[in-house]
Amino acid sequence: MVVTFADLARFPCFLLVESGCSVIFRIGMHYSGNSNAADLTRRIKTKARELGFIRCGIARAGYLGQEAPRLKRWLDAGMNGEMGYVADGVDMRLDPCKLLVGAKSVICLAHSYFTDKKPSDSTAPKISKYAQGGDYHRILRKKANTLLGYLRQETEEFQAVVEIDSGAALEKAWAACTGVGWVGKNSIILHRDHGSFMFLALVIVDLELEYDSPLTDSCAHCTLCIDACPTGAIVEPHVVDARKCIAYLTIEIKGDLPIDKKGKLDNWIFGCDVCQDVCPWNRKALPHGEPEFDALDELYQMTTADWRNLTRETFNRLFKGTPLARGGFQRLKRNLDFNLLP
Ligand code: B12
Ligand code: SF4
Ligand code: SF4
Repeated sequence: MVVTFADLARFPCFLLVESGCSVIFRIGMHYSGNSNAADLTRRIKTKARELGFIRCGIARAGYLGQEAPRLKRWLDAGMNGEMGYVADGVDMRLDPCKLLVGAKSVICLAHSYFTDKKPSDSTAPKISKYAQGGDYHRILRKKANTLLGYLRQETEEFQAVVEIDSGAALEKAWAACTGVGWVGKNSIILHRDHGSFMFLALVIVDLELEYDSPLTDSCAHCTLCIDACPTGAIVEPHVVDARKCIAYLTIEIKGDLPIDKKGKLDNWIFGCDVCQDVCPWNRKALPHGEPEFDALDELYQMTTADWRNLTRETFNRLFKGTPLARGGFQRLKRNLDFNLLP
């Protein structure tokens, strides 16, 4: 990377360096590695584990220099489709110091949502694993806040911002920087022991902590996810064109679904798991163990005929408090009709 005089002028008293994971960070008065930072880091990780997070990694907060051109290229190509919010506040997405003035560390937490429960009728319309149980925004925020409450008892006063999905942060980029996982060719974060069925949450703090290193990419020559994607949405390794992705089509689009996608949604009615189901690293995934992510057993008993006759009452019973409640009954009905009607 090139450091310009303009960059140096922005950070006059700091030396700018680029780490392996492309974070441009400021080396100033505080180095991590002091015993206080080490002790606090250890306690954060222990508490995160107690709260059910399967991974917790920490990186120094800073500008995501390597991600900037990638994000720009993705947005310039219009791959965000109708998701205008991803294009808003690009500066904030690339720099947590814009989300929290004085941010020093980004703590990345990962929580499994894997379940081995499957619908009894394998030909029935499908809902992605992530959406079958309680809404992760609420559940992870509660856990992240508990972690923060614990930290407030353990150390001096500090500022923090929690980011879960809908905020302006590139969560996968931070998961990679913090060694929580590597970016698979399907663009999803995965780990050799845990696979990829994990949600991410970020806690940005102005505390000095000890930092983790990125993991080695273990996708090697595998292309199973790219080959299996029903709509060819993984347009090159690590890059998903959202406009082609079934998750985008079934969750994000507000109006009618594009007619050229008719017959191509592979029976998915909310989200899609294909590029994760085929990933060899997910053979090791263990069930999440979080009761709030459990779905009602009735969901796995639904037949195609039950889905065809879905009423608002059944929808409310099955999906209260889940991510589907956000989209509402009409959107699910639209997706069902798109898959089931000729
Ligand atoms: C917008 C969005 C979507 C969009 C776009 C997906 C996408 N790949 O970007 C849609 C609606 C399609 C979507 C779908 C899904 N999503 Co989503 N989504 C997001 C959201 C809100 C923003 C992501 C974003 O900024 N995308 C913009 C693009 C440019 O970013 P990116 O993919 O990170 O792109 C980077 C890579 O392409 C990389 N890159 C490019 N070239 C190269 C080359 C190399 C060598 C490397 C290493 C990297 C690299 O650089 C880019 C810039 O950082 C995040 C939450 C968040 N705030 O981060 C959740 C998030 C990514 N989604 C998540 C999930 C669970 C899903 C689904 C699995 C849900 C489902 N089952 O239906 C699918 C997966 C589809 C897929 N294969 O990606 C999780 C992923 C967790 C994880 N383990 O990684 C997140 C993190 C939410 C969360 N908090 O848990 N999602
Ligand atoms: S979620 Fe489905 S449609 Fe989207 S990239 Fe993965 S396999 Fe393709
Ligand atoms: S299916 Fe293969 S290429 Fe895709 S994420 Fe998994 S290991 Fe990587």
